Amino acid sequence: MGKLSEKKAIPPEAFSDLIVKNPPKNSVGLGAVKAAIGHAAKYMKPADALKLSLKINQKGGFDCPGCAWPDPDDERSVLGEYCENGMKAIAEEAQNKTINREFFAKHSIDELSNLSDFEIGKSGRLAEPMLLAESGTHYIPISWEAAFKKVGKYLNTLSDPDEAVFYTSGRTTNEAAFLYQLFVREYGTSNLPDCSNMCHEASGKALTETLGIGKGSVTLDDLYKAELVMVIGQNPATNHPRMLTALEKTKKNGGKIVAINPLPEAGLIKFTNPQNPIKLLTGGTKLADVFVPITINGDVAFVKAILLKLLEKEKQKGGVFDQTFIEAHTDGYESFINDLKTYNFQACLEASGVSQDIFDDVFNLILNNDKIIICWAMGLTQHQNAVDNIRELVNLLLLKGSIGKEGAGTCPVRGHSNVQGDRTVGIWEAAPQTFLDKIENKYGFKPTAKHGYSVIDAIKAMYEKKAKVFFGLGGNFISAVPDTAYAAQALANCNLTVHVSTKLNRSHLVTGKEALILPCLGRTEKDYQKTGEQVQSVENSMGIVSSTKGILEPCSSALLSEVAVVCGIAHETLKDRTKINWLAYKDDYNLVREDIQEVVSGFDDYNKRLKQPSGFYLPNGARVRDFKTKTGKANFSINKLPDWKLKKDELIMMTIRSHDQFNTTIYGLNDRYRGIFNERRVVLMNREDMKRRGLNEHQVVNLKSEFNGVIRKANKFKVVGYDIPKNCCATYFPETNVLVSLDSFAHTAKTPASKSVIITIEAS
Ligand SMILES: Nc1nc2c(c(=O)[nH]1)N[C@H]1C(S)=C(S)[C@@H](COP(=O)(O)OP(=O)(O)OC[C@H]3O[C@@H](n4cnc5c(=O)[nH]c(N)nc54)[C@H](O)[C@@H]3O)O[C@H]1N2
Ligand SMILES: Nc1nc2c(c(=O)[nH]1)N[C@H]1C(S)=C(S)[C@@H](COP(=O)(O)OP(=O)(O)OC[C@H]3O[C@@H](n4cnc5c(=O)[nH]c(N)nc54)[C@H](O)[C@@H]3O)O[C@H]1N2
Ligand code: SF4
Ligand SMILES: [Mo]
Repeated sequence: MGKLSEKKAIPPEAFSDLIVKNPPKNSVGLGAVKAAIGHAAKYMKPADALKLSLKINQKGGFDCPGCAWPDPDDERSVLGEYCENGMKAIAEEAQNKTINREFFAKHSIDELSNLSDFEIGKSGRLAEPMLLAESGTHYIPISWEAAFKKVGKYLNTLSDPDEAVFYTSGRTTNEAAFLYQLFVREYGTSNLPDCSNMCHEASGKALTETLGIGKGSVTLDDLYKAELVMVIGQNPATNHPRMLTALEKTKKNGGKIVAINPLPEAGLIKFTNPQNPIKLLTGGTKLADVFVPITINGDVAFVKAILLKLLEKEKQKGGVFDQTFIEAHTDGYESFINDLKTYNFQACLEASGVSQDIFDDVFNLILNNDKIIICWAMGLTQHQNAVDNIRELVNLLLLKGSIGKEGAGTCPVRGHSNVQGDRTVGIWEAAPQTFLDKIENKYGFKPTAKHGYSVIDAIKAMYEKKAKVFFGLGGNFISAVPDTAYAAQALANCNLTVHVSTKLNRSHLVTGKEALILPCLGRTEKDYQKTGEQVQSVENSMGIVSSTKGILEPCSSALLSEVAVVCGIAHETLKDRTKINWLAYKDDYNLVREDIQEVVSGFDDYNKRLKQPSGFYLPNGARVRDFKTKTGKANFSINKLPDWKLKKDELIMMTIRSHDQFNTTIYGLNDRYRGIFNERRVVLMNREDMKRRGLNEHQVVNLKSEFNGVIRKANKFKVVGYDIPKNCCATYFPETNVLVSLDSFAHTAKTPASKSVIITIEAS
């Protein structure tokens, strides 16, 4: 069983036809316009494509199902507020193909698992509920009613509610997410792992501890007004393309930009705004004033080097630190400075892999500017010392008084379009007691105070058969999580695996004894219920809640909304023991929002304010220097340098996204901004590292990781020489998730350390 599920979980080791070109010098521009149109034309009906492109991210339209970058508060471009990858995201959802019982009758699970992730995704939208019965080889149709009953039956036969795991991916709207966690808590567990656990959990941990709120503090307007924006461990041209439009404004207003990244990512260097036709022809804006080619996981060392030099200057002439701010608003300054003094500048700079010249350029920008914003993403959060990475940056902002004022602060750039909102409304395996008390007050049951499983704990629990039912509201668990082979066994150990999904993915093929696929409406589709067409809501990266309403007819009449699925399952599972009228919510989502308003702070007048064209901002203490921490102040923290060391022949590997994927959804096989075409099974290596190992361009190699004595292998990757610091390499996820150990994660946050996997490479 184990080996079989492992085989199904790991993408096939086949090659396409690799072509490598010089990476382009800038991003977006005409190439992006062409790619967006090409993608829409290939996968959508033309009329749908046009309708969608006019309504995406417009006031009163639907929220882009891509990333969590915010829309401008004021003017929105008539040319359409979206980017190439936003268009790919909607083309994926609104594709003109559906799959139903005939498809599943024709293709067995085994057959489907032999397809690449790209091929699986291109099969079409899921169009009706399906069941994989025990020992079945093919999914067969099942009615919604029978499916809900089945889930209820399995959940009710568990000996403890903690034997069920309820995962969420970050596309789920506030309404569905709130009801889902409410159901899970009334059922009796807090096993609510979510994609956040693999994503910005470390940001949440670090920011809550230091600044009292697990979210960023800045608005788009702050970004425009910043004197210095540092973009660290993030590839916005691919993953948050419209962030580049904001950065262009920063530049126009005289702000400077520093990019810190092992790779010279195209968009960080130069960018052409596709909505500015003159620039399309003339070449674009140079974005980064300084590019820092840091070694993977060299960030704490680099920031420490900066802190040490700032301290030196402060001692020499004063006026470098914002002493008034530090005095009034912070705690822990002295012990932080005492610890800092124990470090050596040269050793830190060396550990970061950055040259003195580049260091000086960055240092001078920090020294001479006081309105600083730091943006970051997975390059900082997916390391063992991820929490330290972020806390050290907070130290820098605190010294400069660069928080809670115009043009300054923290900007963790979120991934999924509503991952931030899901957490706000209660998708949290470790929700604070204040939230649980509010649930108890409102609904009259006592939610368990015991913390539930995060993603890593959930996998271990299923592997050890302590958890027996897996339920996924969105996402693609098996492909997103680390240690694919172990995770596959974990899922295979379950009695039942259930996925509420829009698209077929590998998680539907690596199943428990029985499995259900419950197909749901996507963002782009109209949601008809008893009281009429429903509106839902989402929260973006900057804490703005806004409405989203689909505009296309559903791709199949058999689809239910996520809200309806959750209500149906809650009703069937909890039956008479519930204190909640579950079925009422699905008829009228206003009722859900009325409840959210009572349970979650910041949502006063939710239904009314959601009608405001740009939505509304949630309260944010850090933004106004009201730090809701244990000390009541912003806290300095003490962070060590990471302690890993590479042995001879070892490399540190980051697993990253190509330009043609949304996490585990593979849009295509190109990574245009990195000059890589037609192939995903590549390993980007420093050319000297290649030479030292006698490896040639495009040579086929096998990758091996060793963690705590366990060896993991991923075979058949082609070597590509690249501008990446020595001893570092890069591969795409999910193909290399198999190499990431479940035991290598961010301390205190448990984010898998998928950006610092120590590997060796051998010729195949
Ligand atoms: N089109 C598209 N958009 C997306 C996604 C997608 O897959 N496709 N995914 C969404 C999601 S869920 C998320 S979380 C975000 C992810 O957005 P990103 O975090 O931008 O995504 P990654 O590809 O993981 O890129 C990490 C970046 O960090 C750099 N990096 C890696 N290690 C280090 C390090 O140690 N130090 C520094 N300084 N840099 C490092 C890498 O070179 C890379 O540029 O994007 C969201 N948006
Ligand atoms: N090695 C490595 N692993 C990583 C990462 C990495 O950088 N490196 N990044 C991590 C990060 S940041 C994240 S966020 C996770 C992502 O993990 P997940 O969120 O679990 O994965 P996705 O690929 O975003 O999920 C895609 C699936 O969601 C379903 N879907 C899409 N839209 C909807 C919808 O509207 N409703 C419902 N119900 N389903 C929908 C589709 O069926 C699709 O197949 O992966 C993590 N894994
Ligand atoms: S930046 Fe993100 S949210 Fe905005 S259109 Fe592009 S993918 Fe969608
Ligand atoms: Mo993410």
